[in-house]
Amino acid sequence: MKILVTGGAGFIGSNFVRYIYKERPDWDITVFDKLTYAGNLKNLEGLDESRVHFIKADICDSEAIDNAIADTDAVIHFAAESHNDNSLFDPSPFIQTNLIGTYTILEAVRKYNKRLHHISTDEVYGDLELDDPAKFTPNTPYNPSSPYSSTKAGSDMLVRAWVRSFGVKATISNCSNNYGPYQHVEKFIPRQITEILEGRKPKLYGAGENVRDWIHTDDHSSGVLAILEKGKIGDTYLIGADGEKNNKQVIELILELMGKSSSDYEHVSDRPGHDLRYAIDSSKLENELGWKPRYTDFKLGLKNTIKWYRENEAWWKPQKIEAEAKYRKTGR
Ligand code: NAD
Ligand code: TDX
Repeated sequence: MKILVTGGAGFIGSNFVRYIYKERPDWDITVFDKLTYAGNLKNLEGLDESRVHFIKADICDSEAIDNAIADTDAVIHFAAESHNDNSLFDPSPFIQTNLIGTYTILEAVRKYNKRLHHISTDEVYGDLELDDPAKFTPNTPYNPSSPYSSTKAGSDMLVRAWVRSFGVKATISNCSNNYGPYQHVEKFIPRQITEILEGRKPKLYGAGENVRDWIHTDDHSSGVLAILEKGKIGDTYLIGADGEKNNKQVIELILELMGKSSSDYEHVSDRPGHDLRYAIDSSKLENELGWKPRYTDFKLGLKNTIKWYRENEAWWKPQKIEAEAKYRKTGR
C-alpha cells in the first residue's frame, strides 16, 4: 500500500505518519507538504527515509499534485490552513489552500481513480449551547462561524459533490480538538504550556466558558486508519473521545500540573465570533467500524504533553517569537 499524506509535516499529519509507520510497517508513505509556517520537517525526524518520502509542494499546484497522486494508492488529505485566529487576520490563504487545494486534489483523484480520505473538523457544524443535550452527529446541519471553519465546510461539500457526481471514492472525518506533541505554539494548549515555561502567565480568551471536546492526536490517527481501511465510500464519520472541558478548566489543570497556582493566569480580549461549545457523538465510528479511543485520561495525556514541550524547547522556541508577535497585534 502506497499512501500520500498531504500536510504530513504539520501537527496531526506528522503524528499520523508516525502512527502508520508503527502500525503498518509494510506501507510506503509519501508526505506532500508546502512547509508553511506550520509545517516542520523536524516533525518527521528519525523516520527511515526508505519508507517515508517527502515532496515539498503546494496542494494548489495541479501539476505537482497530479504527479504525486498518479503514483499512489490512497490520499489522506490533512493539508490546510488550520488556525481560527489567523483566519480572522487574513482569510486569503484559507480560501486558497482549504478550497482551491481540496478542489485540485479532487480533480486528480478523479482522473486517476484513487481512494481519498478527507480530514475535516467538528467546527463545520457551528457551536452548541452549554446545556444542549445533543452533540454533533453526521446528520447535524452545517453552520460554520469563522473564515477557517467555513472554508473547511466548503471543502467537505466539494468532496461530497465529487463523490456523488463523479463517483470519487472518498470518505470524510470530522474530528474534535486535538492535543499532543508537535502542535504549533499558536494553538491553545501549547501556547499556555510555553507561556508558563517562558515565565509568563497563560492567556484565557474572555471568561473561559467555551467548551472544547479534547482528543489525543493518536486517537484521531487510529480513527482515520479505521475509516481508510473499513469505511463506507461516500460516508462521513465523526471522531471524538468525550473529552469536553471548558478553557478555564484546561488552563487551571495545566497550571496545577506545572506546579503553579491554578489562578495564575490572565484574561485577554475574546476572539470575535468565538464558538461556545463543540461536542462530538462518535457512536457511528464506534458501532460500525469498532473504533475506540485509547487515551481517555485527559490529565495524564496533558501531563505527557507538558513533558514533551519541556523536553523539546529547541523545537518550539523558533515558532514562539513569531506566534506571540501575531497575538500582540490583536491584543490577545
Ligand atoms: P497544522 O497547521 O499544524 O498543519 C498543516 C500542515 O499543512 C502544515 O504542515 C503545512 O505546511 C501544510 N500546508 C498548509 N498549506 C498547504 C498547502 N497549500 N500545500 C501543502 N501543504 C500545506 O494543522 P493541524 O492542526 O495538524 O490540522 C491538520 C488537519 O486536521 C487540517 O485539515 C485541520 O483542519 C484538521 N483538524 C484539526 C484539528 C485540530 O485540533 N488541530 C481538529 C480537527 C481537524
Ligand atoms: O491563547 C488562547 N487562549 C484561549 O482561551 C488561545 C490560542 C485559544 N483560546 C481558546 C479559544 C478556543 O475556545 O481556546 C480554545 C481552543 O483554541 P484553539 O487552539 O485556537 O482551537 P479552536 O479554535 O478550538 O480550533 C481547533 O480545533 C478545531 C483547531 O485549531 C482547528 O484546526 C480544529 O479544526
